[in-house]
Amino acid sequence: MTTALNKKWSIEEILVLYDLPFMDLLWKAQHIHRENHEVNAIQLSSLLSIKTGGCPEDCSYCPQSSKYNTNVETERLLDVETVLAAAKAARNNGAQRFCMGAAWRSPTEKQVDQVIELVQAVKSLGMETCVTLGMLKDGQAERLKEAGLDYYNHNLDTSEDFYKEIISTRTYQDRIDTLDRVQQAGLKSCVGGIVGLGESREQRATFISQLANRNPYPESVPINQLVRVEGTPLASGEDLDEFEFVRTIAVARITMPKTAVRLSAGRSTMSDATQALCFMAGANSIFYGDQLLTTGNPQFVADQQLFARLNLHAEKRSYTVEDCPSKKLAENTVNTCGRARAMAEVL
Ligand code: SAM
Ligand code: DTB
Ligand code: SF4
Repeated sequence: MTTALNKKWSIEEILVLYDLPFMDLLWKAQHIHRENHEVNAIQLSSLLSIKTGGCPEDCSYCPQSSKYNTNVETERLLDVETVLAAAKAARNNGAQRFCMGAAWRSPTEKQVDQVIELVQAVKSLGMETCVTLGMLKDGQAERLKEAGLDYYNHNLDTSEDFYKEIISTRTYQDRIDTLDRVQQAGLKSCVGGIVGLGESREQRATFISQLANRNPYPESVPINQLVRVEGTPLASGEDLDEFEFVRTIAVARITMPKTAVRLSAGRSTMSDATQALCFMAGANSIFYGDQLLTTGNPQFVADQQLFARLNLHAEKRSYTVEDCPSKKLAENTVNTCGRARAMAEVL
C-alpha cells in the first residue's frame, strides 16, 4: 500500500467538500472508500498508556499535562510484564495492533531503550506496534524502526494558526520536524488531530490540508472528538455539531483515499447511529478496548455487538513471511499467516 501524494489539496477545495450537501458528501466518501478498501472491514487497534501523567507540555485538552489540576496521577513507565499482559488481552479480544502512549515532551535515549524492549515484547505476540512518545531527536526514529516498530503516532491536532491558542510549549513546526524524522526513518506514520477544540470550519479544512498534502500522506489518520476533562482549560465549552464531525471523517477519506481513517477518542459519548455514519463516511479503524489513555472507551463487548448489528468485521490481513509471527513459512512466500487469520476470526 502506498500513500504517495497524487493530488495537492487547496484549502478552498477542501472547503468545497465540507460545503457539499451531507448526503452527497457521504456518497462521495463511501464511493472512494470502496475503491480503496475492503468493504465492511475495520482495523482494530488497542491503546495502553505506558507512562501516565506529569507531562511538562500545556496542551489545553490534555488531562496528563502537569500544568492542570486533573484527577490523573503521575505514574512510572510500566514494566514489560504489565505491558505484555495488556497486549495479550487485547490480542485475545481480536486487536491486531497495539499502541503505547507516553506522556513525554520528548523521550531520552534511555527511555527509547526502554520502549524498544516493550515494542519487541509486543511484536513477539504477532501484533503490529505503534508508539507515541512526543517529539523525537535525530536518530531516535531509526532506532525504533530497527527494533521493529511499525507506526509512530504524532498528531498535528489542528491548523497551524489555531495551534498557538491550544499549546504554548512547542510549535507546529516542532511537530512537523518529528513527522519528517519518522518518515525518513521508514516508519509508517499515524497523524491526526482533534475536532471540537473551538476551531472554525476553515481551520479544520486547513488541518486536513496539512495531512493530505504530506508526501506520502500518513498511513493512519486518527480523528479524535475532544473528550472534555475536568481541570483542563477545555473542560467546558460548546460542543461541535455531530454531523460536522462526520463531515470531517468524510473529508479525510476523500482527500486521503488509501489511509486508514480512525474514529478515535469520543466514542464513549457518541451514539451508535453517529458511529455508523462515521463508518459510512469512510472511517475504517477504531481504538478497541475499554480504555483510551486516561479516559474511557466502549467495552470490547459493546463494540462486538455494534459490529454484529452493522455487519462489520475485523480487518483480515495478509502477512508476509517477514511479519508472520509463527515464522514457519518458506522464505519469500507471501501467504496468509494462520495465527493472523485466527486473530482476525475472533470477531
Ligand atoms: N505526549 C505525546 C504527544 O503529545 O504526542 C503522546 C500522547 S498524546 C495524549 C496523543 C494525542 O492524544 C494528542 O495529540 C491528542 O490528539 C490526543 N488527545 C489527548 N487528550 C485528548 C482529549 N482530551 N480528547 C481527545 N483527544 C485527546
Ligand atoms: C490519538 O490520536 N488518540 C489517542 C492516541 N492517538 C494516543 C489518544 C486519545 C486520548 C484521549 C484522552 C485520554 O484518554 O487521555
Ligand atoms: Fe503531554 Fe501529549 Fe498530553 Fe500534550 S497531549 S500534555 S504532549 S501527553
